[in-house]
Amino acid sequence: MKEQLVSRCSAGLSAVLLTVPLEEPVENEEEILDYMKCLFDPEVQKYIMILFTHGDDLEDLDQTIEEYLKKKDHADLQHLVTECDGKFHSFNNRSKSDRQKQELLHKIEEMMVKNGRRFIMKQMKRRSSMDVAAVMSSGESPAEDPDETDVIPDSKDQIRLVLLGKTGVGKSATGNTIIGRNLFKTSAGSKSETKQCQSKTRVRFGKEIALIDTPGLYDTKLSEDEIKIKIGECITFTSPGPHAFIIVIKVGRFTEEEKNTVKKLKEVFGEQMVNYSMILFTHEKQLKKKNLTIEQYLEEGEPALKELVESCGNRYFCLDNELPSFPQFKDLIRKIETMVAENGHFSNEMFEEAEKCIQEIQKKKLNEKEKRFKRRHKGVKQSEWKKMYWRLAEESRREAKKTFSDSFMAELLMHPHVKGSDIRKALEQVVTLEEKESTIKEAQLEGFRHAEAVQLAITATRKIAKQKMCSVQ
Ligand SMILES: Nc1nc2c(ncn2[C@@H]2O[C@H](COP(=O)(O)OP(=O)(O)OP(=O)(O)O)[C@@H](O)[C@H]2O)c(=O)[nH]1
Ligand SMILES: [Mg+2]
Repeated sequence: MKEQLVSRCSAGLSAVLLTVPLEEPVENEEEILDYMKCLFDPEVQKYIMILFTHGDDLEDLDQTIEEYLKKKDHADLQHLVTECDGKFHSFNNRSKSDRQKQELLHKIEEMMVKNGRRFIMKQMKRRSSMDVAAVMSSGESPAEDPDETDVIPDSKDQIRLVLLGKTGVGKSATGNTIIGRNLFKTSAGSKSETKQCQSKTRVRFGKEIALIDTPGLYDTKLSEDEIKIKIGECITFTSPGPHAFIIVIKVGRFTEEEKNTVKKLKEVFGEQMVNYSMILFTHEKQLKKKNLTIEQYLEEGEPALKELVESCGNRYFCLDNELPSFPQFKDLIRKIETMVAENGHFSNEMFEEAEKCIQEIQKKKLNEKEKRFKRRHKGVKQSEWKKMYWRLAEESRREAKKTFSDSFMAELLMHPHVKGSDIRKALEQVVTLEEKESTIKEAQLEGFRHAEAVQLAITATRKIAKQKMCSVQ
């Protein structure tokens, strides 16, 4: 792409127009902006103007582009405009009027006068190809010959993160900041919002980010055991293991309970989890109001908080979920990548069992898909089959994870007396979600508390699993 640009614009560039459709929420524009700076030179920023299309939507809303950008939920667009030094123009491609074109040309001329000269490509400093490769990396699996490998592919460039912490500290909001979309529901009041582990995946800045939001620790409505079980269920989504446990804490509010956070989490995931943990502070604006840096806050604040950070290898990050997400995401992901480079991903017996189970199901599903595909597409070319194979493998993995989580296995594995090897063979349809739920309901009708009901369900589920195993064999 760079060569093409150099050859076609050898006389230099007057302006670069970054086209952003107004009707869509911001997609990868910030990444594109960053990519352009990497590809050319950071100086190119002075020549970039945002051209918003679908200007006719504004007419329907009876708003000017300035009014539209000022809205609270358009913070990402505002940030994009700020990144381009406030240079933008709105276009309605359906309109036949020449006025909008003249206005655009006028703005470009103003920009040219301000910049004093064109952006000359020959003068660009050479960027290392590594920079560009990093941005371009697609996360695709390697193109090995599927018929010669028995290894089921895993997403190589995926970064799996689990968000943990007390209710209301901003776990879900942090999830949204990291993923760059409002995909996790955040709470409006003081009551707990997130009730179950939830996973969302998005490719951002060339990395596939799998984010797992968890219910709040110390939720008043659930017993400690129930919370541990619920949090442990994240193993389903993070298999073969998370790269980082992100322990979220709100600045200015470090409670007595939170002092025990790491202890509690170690009870769920084991001692080693601290080597993969990072403390993430939310509500950074509160610190800024007091003119404090996070370092000063830690130094001058409660010793217990400093100890908590130290127990996580002194890894911490501070952000504000009310501010634009991309710059914060970029800094955070760099920190996490350093962690990943040192450590790889976390695992323990529970995660290993879960991974074995998932792979078992995946293999079966992939086998079926492969047979079906080859039956339907007799004489398929090897190159096409290669592409198809990786797609089917990824699809099978997604489905396997879903089957695994629906089948109550994650919960089963949370209990030390339940061995994954006992039940692995019968995984595919052994325990359906309906069976799990009806068993719990029955136990609750009998007057058991939820935690006890879960225990009973586990015993009952094992029986069902065994019965099914026998009938399958
Ligand atoms: N100003 C500001 N508000 C924030 C920040 N982070 C979260 N909030 C707000 O705090 C409230 C709680 O945030 P959530 O993300 O729902 O908290 P949570 O930890 O997921 O809560 P549970 O799901 O109940 O465990 C929401 O109204 C968020 O908008 C931040 O950094 N700054
Ligand atoms: Mg939440």
